[in-house]
Formats: sequence, structure tokens, C-alpha cells
Amino acid sequence: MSNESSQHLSRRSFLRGGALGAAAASTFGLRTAETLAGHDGEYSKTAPPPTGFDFTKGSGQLQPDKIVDSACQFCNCNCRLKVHVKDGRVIDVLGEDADPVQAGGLCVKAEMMTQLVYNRFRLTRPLKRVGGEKGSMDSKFEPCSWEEALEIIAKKFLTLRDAGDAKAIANKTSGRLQRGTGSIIGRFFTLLGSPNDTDVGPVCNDAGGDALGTTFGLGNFTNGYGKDENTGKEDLGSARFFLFLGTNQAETQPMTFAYLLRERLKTKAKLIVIDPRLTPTGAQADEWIAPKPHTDLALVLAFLQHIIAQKLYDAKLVAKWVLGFDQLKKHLADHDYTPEWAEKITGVPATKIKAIAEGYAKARPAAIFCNAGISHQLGAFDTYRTLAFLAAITGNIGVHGGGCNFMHNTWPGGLNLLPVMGETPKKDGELPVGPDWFAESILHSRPYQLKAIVTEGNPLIGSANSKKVQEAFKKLEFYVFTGLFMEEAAYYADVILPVASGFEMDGVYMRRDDRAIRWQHAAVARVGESKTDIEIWIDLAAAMAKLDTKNKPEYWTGNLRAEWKDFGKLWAEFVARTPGVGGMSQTRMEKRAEPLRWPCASEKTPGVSTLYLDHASWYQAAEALDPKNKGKRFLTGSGKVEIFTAELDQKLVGAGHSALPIFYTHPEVTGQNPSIVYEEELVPNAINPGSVTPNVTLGGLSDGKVHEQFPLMGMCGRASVVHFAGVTQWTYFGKQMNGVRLVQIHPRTAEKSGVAQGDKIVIESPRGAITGTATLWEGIREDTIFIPNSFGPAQAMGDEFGLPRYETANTLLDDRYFDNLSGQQAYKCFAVRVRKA
Ligand SMILES: Nc1nc2c(c(=O)[nH]1)N[C@H]1C(S)=C(S)[C@@H](COP(=O)(O)OP(=O)(O)OC[C@H]3O[C@@H](n4cnc5c(=O)[nH]c(N)nc54)[C@H](O)[C@@H]3O)O[C@H]1N2
Ligand SMILES: Nc1nc2c(c(=O)[nH]1)N[C@H]1C(S)=C(S)[C@@H](COP(=O)(O)OP(=O)(O)OC[C@H]3O[C@@H](n4cnc5c(=O)[nH]c(N)nc54)[C@H](O)[C@@H]3O)O[C@H]1N2
Ligand code: SF4
Ligand SMILES: [Mo]
Repeated sequence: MSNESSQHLSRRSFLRGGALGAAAASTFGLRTAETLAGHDGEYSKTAPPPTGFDFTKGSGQLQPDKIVDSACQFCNCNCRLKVHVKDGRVIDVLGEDADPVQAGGLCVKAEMMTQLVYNRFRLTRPLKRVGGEKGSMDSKFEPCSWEEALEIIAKKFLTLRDAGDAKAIANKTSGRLQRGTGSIIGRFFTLLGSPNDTDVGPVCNDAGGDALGTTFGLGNFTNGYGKDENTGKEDLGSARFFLFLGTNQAETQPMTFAYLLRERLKTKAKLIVIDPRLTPTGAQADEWIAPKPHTDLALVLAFLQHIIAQKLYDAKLVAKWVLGFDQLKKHLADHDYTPEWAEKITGVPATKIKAIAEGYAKARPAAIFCNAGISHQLGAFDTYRTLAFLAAITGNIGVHGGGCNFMHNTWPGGLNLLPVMGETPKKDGELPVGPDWFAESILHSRPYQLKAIVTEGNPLIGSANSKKVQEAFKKLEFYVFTGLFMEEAAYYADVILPVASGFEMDGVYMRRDDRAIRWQHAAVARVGESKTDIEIWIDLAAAMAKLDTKNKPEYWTGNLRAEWKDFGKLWAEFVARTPGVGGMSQTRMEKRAEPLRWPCASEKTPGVSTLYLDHASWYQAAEALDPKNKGKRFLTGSGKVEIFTAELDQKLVGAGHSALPIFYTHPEVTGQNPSIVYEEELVPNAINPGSVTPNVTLGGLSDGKVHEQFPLMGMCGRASVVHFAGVTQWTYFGKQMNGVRLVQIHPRTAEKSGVAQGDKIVIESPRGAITGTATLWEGIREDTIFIPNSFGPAQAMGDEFGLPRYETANTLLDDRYFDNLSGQQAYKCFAVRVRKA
């Protein structure tokens, strides 16, 4: 990155854009010198001013006192933010030029990190409920001290535990937390004796990790952005073919996508984007393919069938490294999963399916990328498994530029602490996986009733079937909301705890998809009395120590130590005790402009870029993870890629699936398709040991009746590059740029429904109705509409702009439809109809 281009990107030079190239820049809504030159206004009369002109140079007012290396808390690009601070206040935020992947770039959300700090809606003190009905916006809360707030929580937890009901206590984490928070909360729950310290993963993207773990041994994004420091070669940048399914990276991971686009300019790699609607990602593609929602499994089965029939697979590699290839071949033939069959289900012409399969198989290396468009399907695990087969049989696993880059399956997961001291209660009877099960448990005691819940994140926006969730949280005995703002969920709380935002803390907050993390420093003081989640749980342990009559105080304070509130000390503990993390010290990360990848065995070794690479660096890292991995390339039991083994098949059959997936889809996909029936019976979950799950029967035809009343399919997803979950809806900039819920609908469908561009519309499903504004969009299937999630009725910032307060999109969803193995909710499919409001 040259100085010149870094100046291009600086806001201080008046003009934005530049380094991404005009095409990429326009994707992200950045303006380039070229586009500005044509505008009316001060630049159009003369030539544009030199882009390098820095108006802060020599300015007493705008020169920072210090520049702090922090990081963005939003997406998994994990951009470094160089925070310019003057007199203790943030005055500017710039990107990191010296990181070749970030390349100085930032998206529009970087600006909003500052607006989390300076925000009149921030929660600043703990609050306790003093009146009002749960859920009502008239709920009454009163400030209280941290001591009092934590005492209320500790008392409730101990009362439940002492009544033998510890498992009625649950927590749900969010993806946006300091790394290690899950380990601290997990330990707290071990001391408490409840198995229900649940994670956002099962609603986010866990199915991808589950499938990767089952097939290759590790549940993580397989390749890396930028150079592999072990081999000196480009990793993902060297791909010759990108197959994207259900991922809109231009808006959801804009900076790592910009990196891929820059490399693609050199390699001329093909980019195929599979998505029922055209997105800014699809706009960059060589081809955009729009299958019917929730039918990707049929598409991939057909890719496999065609590649095997045409002998386009890597026979030598398959013979050496793959278990179950012959069974797969027979399975595809027995079911006749041909491109012609898939055409009938997906609506994608067989010739197109064949061409993509051939393109992928012949171009080596070829990289697959997927995200929530695949994960948010009720067959997510099985679909991801077939994608893993595709990479394995074509020799695209364990090679630079290839892999199964199933996004959000990054690292860290488990970070180890010193062994627990003292005798802990038994911890069994975990609820079915997926926080969306909370409502079912509270309302129907299935399999038992939760009575006290703490959340990080906002289940009233994020969870499926909002009306049911509202009813459940109203009935819930005790609820603690932790967050930044008075969000929807906060109105159901008994206690509200204010958390610190990313610029207010030291540590490791986000992570990049390719298992990479970076250290960040606090740039400004804490807002009000806010604390980090780790501080909250350690302080809560101290409150438990004071009240617990069954254990000595050290049971709590010795196992959750006050010194770990210093993130540096906690991180040193993780590094010392977690296999594969030995080389990821604070000092090493602080010195780097780039994030550092896991696994990273020692200070002397670089982190691993390509998992399963036939290279000494991989074998060394694998052994560092577990001595039993010595000499193994794949980390499955057999040391090979496991497509089919009798043992695996038996495990999956127990929960209604099989090692070789058959095709099935959501009953609300239009037409009559092989579908799914959920049984009452709860059986062991083979993929999430310890938990149970409803048994399913796959393959029976759906009756299509729902479409008599609700003829269209709805999909939910990210509003735009501007919004990040619900949190940016609380910033001035976020509401200004994207404050209206814009629902994408095909012009012909709109016409049939009597809807015109810009009309206020009502969208109804069998579960309820919401409103939005019609955006007529040629780039979406005629049978499908797209509804942005993350809008909600508590978002007071919108009032400043006269914006509507919207019901949550998840009102439309049915929580019964989910992947019973991974816990993934089918957010991306529900029957709807549309009319003018
Ligand atoms: N700006 C922004 N960035 C984010 C987030 C955010 O809230 N805002 N959230 C972060 C998080 S937590 C996540 S999980 C990721 C999600 O990142 P993405 O997965 O990229 O985002 P989504 O919009 O949920 O879904 C991606 C695409 O899937 C398509 N899709 C829907 N149904 C189907 C289908 O059946 N098949 C296929 N092939 N495609 C389908 C949708 O049209 C959509 O364009 O983004 C992360 N980054
Ligand atoms: N219909 C539909 N629903 C979906 C999805 C979809 O695509 N469609 N996507 C799903 C996916 S992929 C995800 S990941 C979930 C996301 O859903 P959530 O997990 O609820 O989203 P978050 O961004 O984690 O949480 C939002 C709130 O968390 C709080 N917060 C921010 N930082 C912190 C912190 O450090 N600590 C604490 N305690 N709180 C913090 C803020 O107040 C913020 O507003 O939504 C899921 N729901
Ligand atoms: S939201 Fe993502 S791409 Fe945008 S600045 Fe933050 S980390 Fe970078
Ligand atoms: Mo997510």
C-alpha cells in the first residue's frame, strides 16, 4: 500500500475512495474522485483539488494527541481502526495501511463505532425494575448500584440452585463479545451446575463448522486471506474460481471481499454468486444464479452427480484421502440426483448447473464461500456436508486458494483456564441446541422450564417467531438484559446491565473469518458505569461468593479471579493453557499490523493459513493442537476425509439423517417438495453431544396448502452495508442512511399485488404481519421477496428523523422449522403475501 493511496482513503483529504478501484468503491457506496468531479458544487467548476491535500496538517485543532490502535466491533473483517484522540475524545478514525488485506480500507460502519461512544441513548448505569408490565414500553426502571444489581441476580440464581433447579438458569452469548467471554461464562455455569450456557453460534453459522468438523476434523474456515507466512504464497488470493452460495460479502464482509476482488483483478478468477436475489456481491460476479430459496442442497447434489459422471474428480487423491467415495457415487445414482432433476426443483437450467459444476471442477484451485444464506436453512448441516464433499473430491481441500470457507466459523472457540478447583455439581440435561428453543422451554416446559435467563444480544429481534418470544419473555420469572441501549429485550428485564463498547476496552474483541485476531487498546474512557461482559461475570461470581451458604467464597473467587478483569492477564492465562494458541501472545499481536491466525503453536511459528495443507507447518500445528494428531493430515478419527463411514451414518440416523444426505426442504417452499416432519420425541443430538433434539422424518412431500393463502416466499437478511444487527439502528448515521425498511419485490410481482415503487406495504405470514416500503427490484425472483431484519419497535433514534417504529421481521417466521442437528433456524424461508398498506 503506497502512501499516496493511503491518503486517497483518508477522510481528511476531502475525497473518499481510491484504493479499492472504482468498481469496488462504488460497490460500497464510496465516492471516488471521478464521480465527485462530475458533481455540481465546489469541485465541478475547476479541476478537483489534489487528493493528497491534508487539511489536518498544521491544524492545532485537528492534530490528534495520540493515535490508538483499536479495532472495529462489527463484522468479521476485523479491521484495525486507528483512533485519533484529542483531549480524551475521538476526533477521527482511519484504517490500517500496513495490513495488506485491509489495505487502509474501512466501510461506512467504522464511523459508527464512535457513535456508540457518543450516543445519548447509551445505557450508563445498572437499572432494576420497579413497576410496569414486562414487555411494556411503560415499564419502570430505577438506577441502582452495581453491588445491588449483582446481588439481586446472585440471590435469584442461588435460590433456584438450592431448590435443585440450577438447569432452569440459562445464558445466551452474542457473536459480538470480547474473546474469552464464553470461557468465563462457561466456568460460571460449571460452578452453578447448569448446562445451559448457550451460544449464538447455532442461529448464526454453526452448521458450517459442524459439517467441516464431521468431514475434515476441524470446524473452521479452511483457508486464509493474504499470504501464508509459512509458504510465502498467496492463499485465497490465488483462487482461480470462486463459488459463492448465500453470501453477500460486499455488504457483510466488505473489506475481505475487496481484498478478493483486488486479487481477482490479477488472476482473472471466475466468480459465481448463487443467491435468489442480486446483491452488490452478485453485481461483481461473472454470473449470478438465482435458485428458488432453500433448494441449494438439490443444486449441490447435482453438481456432485455431474462431476462424478463426467469423471472430473481427482481419482488419485480420492483413493488416498477420501473414505466413502463409492457409497456417494451409488447414492447419487440411486436417487437420480441429476442436473435435470435439480432443474425442476431449483429453477436453474440443467445446462447451467452442468457448466458451473465443470467450471468449478476444472479450475484449480477453486474456493467455496458460504454464509447465512446456506446456514439459515433447515437442511443447513446436510447442505454444508455436500459442499465439503464437492471440495474433497475435486482436490480443493488442503490447498492454497481452495477450501470450504464457511464464514463465521472462525476462532476462538474454547480458551482454557486453569482447572476448576473444588467439587462442582453435575451438569446434565442440556436443552435442545439453539437459543430459539428458549421460548418453547418457557411456554411449554419442553423438556423443562427455564426460569432465569441472561442474554448478551437481543433475542426480541434476533429470534424466530417474535410473538411467541414476547409471550415467553413476559412469562419468564427472571431476566437480565446486558447491552448498550434500551432495546426491545430490555423492556422485559428485571435487571439491566450497561456494557462498554469496543473503543472503551483493551483486548481481543472481534475476529476475522480466517481464524485471525488482533489486539486492541482502549481509546477512550468508559461511558458511565459500563463494564465489559468479562468484568460483569467475574463481579457476579464475587457476589455469589458473599451469599452462597453451600460453598466457601474461594469456590467462586478462586475459580473466577478478580485479576482476570485485566484482559492482559486473562489472555496470558489462555495462551499458557490452550493448545494451538501458544504463539498468540499480547506483545506479538500488538506489534503486528495484520491479525494473527490460529492455530499458532509458538512465538517462532506463523499462524496456519491453509488447514490440512500437506506441509510441515500444518503437521506441526496439528500436533500442537493434540499430540494424537501426530502425522495426521485430516483430523477425523480415520485421518481421512469422511464422506461415509458406518459409524458416522449410524450416529446421524439416530436423529433422522444419514451420512449421505437426501434432498428435502422447507414445507413453505412453493410447489410440492420432499420435506421434513418434526417428531415429538427428543433423541440424542449426534452433532452436539450432551443435548437432545426432536427426531425428524425426511423426504415426505409437502402439501403446498399454505400457498393458497400465502403465495410468495419471504427471505430475511442484512438490511445493507450500513446496519450491523440491531446495534447500528441506534446510531445517528445508521438511521440517517438506512432508516426505512425497504422490502425488495420484483416489479411484476408488485404489479400483481397492486403495489408501486415506494408504497407502504403490509407483509403477512401465517404467524403475523409487519410493514415496510416497497423497493421494486428486477434482481429478485418473482416468487420471492427480501425483508431486512434488525428493525425493531424500541429504536428511539429513528424518532429524531420521523421514521416509523417497525415490528420485527421475525414476527413472520415459524420457530418450529430449524436444523435439528446444528440448531440453525430457517430464517431464510417463510410463506408470505404482500398488499398495499
Ligand atoms: N452489514 C452487516 N454485516 C454483517 C452483519 C450485519 O448485521 N450487517 N452480520 C454479521 C453476521 S452475524 C452474519 S451471520 C453475516 C451474514 O452475512 P450474509 O450471509 O452475507 O448475510 P445475509 O443477508 O443474512 O444472507 C446472505 C444472502 O443469502 C441470500 N439467501 C437467502 N436465502 C437463500 C437461499 O436459500 N439460498 C442462497 N444461496 N442464498 C439465499 C440472501 O438473499 C442474502 O443476500 O454477516 C455479518 N456481517
Ligand atoms: N430474520 C432473521 N433473523 C436473524 C438473522 C437473519 O438473517 N434473519 N440472523 C441471525 C444471526 S446470523 C445472528 S448472529 C443473530 C444476531 O442477533 P443478536 O445476537 O441479538 O445480535 P447482536 O448483534 O449480538 O446483539 C445486538 C445487541 O447486543 C448488544 N451488544 C453489543 N455489543 C455487546 C457486548 O459487547 N456485550 C453485550 N452484552 N452486549 C452487546 C447491543 O446492545 C446490540 O444492540 O440474529 C439472528 N436473527
Ligand atoms: S464493519 Fe467490517 S468492514 Fe466495516 S470497518 Fe468494521 S470490520 Fe471493517
Ligand atoms: Mo450471525
